[in-house]
Amino acid sequence: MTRILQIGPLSERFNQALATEYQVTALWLQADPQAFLREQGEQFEVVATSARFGLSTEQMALLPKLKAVCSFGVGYDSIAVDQARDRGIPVSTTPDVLTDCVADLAMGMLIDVSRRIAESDRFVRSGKWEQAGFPLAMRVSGMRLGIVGLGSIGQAIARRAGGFDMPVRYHSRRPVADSAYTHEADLQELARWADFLVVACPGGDATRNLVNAPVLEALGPKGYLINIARGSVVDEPALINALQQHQIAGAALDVFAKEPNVPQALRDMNNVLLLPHVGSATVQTRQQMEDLLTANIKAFIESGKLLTPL
Ligand code: 8YV
Repeated sequence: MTRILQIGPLSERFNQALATEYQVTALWLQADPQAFLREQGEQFEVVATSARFGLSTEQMALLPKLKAVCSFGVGYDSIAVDQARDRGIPVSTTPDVLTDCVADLAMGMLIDVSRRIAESDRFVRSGKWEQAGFPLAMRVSGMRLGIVGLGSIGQAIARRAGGFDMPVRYHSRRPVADSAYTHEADLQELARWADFLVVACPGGDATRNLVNAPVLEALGPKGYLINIARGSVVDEPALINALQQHQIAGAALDVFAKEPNVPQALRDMNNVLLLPHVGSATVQTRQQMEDLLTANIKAFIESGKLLTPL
C-alpha cells in the first residue's frame, strides 16, 4: 500500500478522511520531524502538503522513494520544485477553484483601503464620530488599476474591475496572448500610471522584492498598493518606509514577509489594511481545495497520474 507523508494539518475532516482511506503518517505529530525523516523517510512515495507547509529541499532529499507531491493551495514557492523536476517527481496544486474568492477579496481590499471602510468602522466604534466628521476618502469607480501578474487570479481581478469602469493595465515578464488589457513591460511605468497597484503574481526567487522602493515611489502619494500574492514580492522595509514618508497613500495586505509576524510599524498605521492571509479562506473554496487535493492523491495512487500537475 502506498505510504503517504502529510506535512501539516488541514481541516480535521480532511485529516481523518485521508487517514481512513490511506496509510498516512502525520509529520507534524512527530517529536523531531527532521530526525523522523532521516530514519524513516525512505518508506514514503507520496507527500500531501500545502502552500503554507511546503516541502523543503532538505525534506525532499530525505525522501528517496518519493514519486509525487500533492499540495493544497495554488502557490508553490514553499515547495522544492526544482529538485522535484530534476528527480522527475510531479507536483500538483489546487488551481482555479480558489481564483474567484481571491479576486473577490482583492476587490474588497481595494475598496476598503481607498474608501477607508475599516478605518471608518474604528472611527464609529471609538466614539470619535460624536466629536467630528470623518475625512474624505478616495474614489474607486473609473480609477486606474495596474495588475502585477495576469494569471488566472490577475485576470479575475481585471474582470471585476470592469464592473467598476476601471481602466486596466498589467505587468508580467511576457505579454499574455490575446489579452484585451495593455501590457506594460516596465513595472515602474505601470506604477506611475496606476491609482491602484494589485500584486497577483507567484512568489519565489523570480519575483522577490519586485515591488521595491522605486516602484513605490512611482506609485506616488495618491496611489495604493494591494497584495494578495506573497509577502516576498514586496520589499517590506521599503513599503514601511514609503508609507511612513507618505510616498504612497496606503496599502492593503493579505500576505507578509514572515507570516504570521506583521511588523509593528504596519500595525501602527491607520491607512493600512492588514489581513491574516485569508484570500482563499471561505467554507466553499477550502472544501473545493481539499477535494481537489484528495482527487490528485487518489488519481496518482490509482493511475500514476496527477489531475492538476504544475
Ligand atoms: C492557502 C495560498 O490558503 O493557495 C495559496 O497559494 O496562499 C492560500 O490559498 C494557503 O497558503 C494554504 O496553505
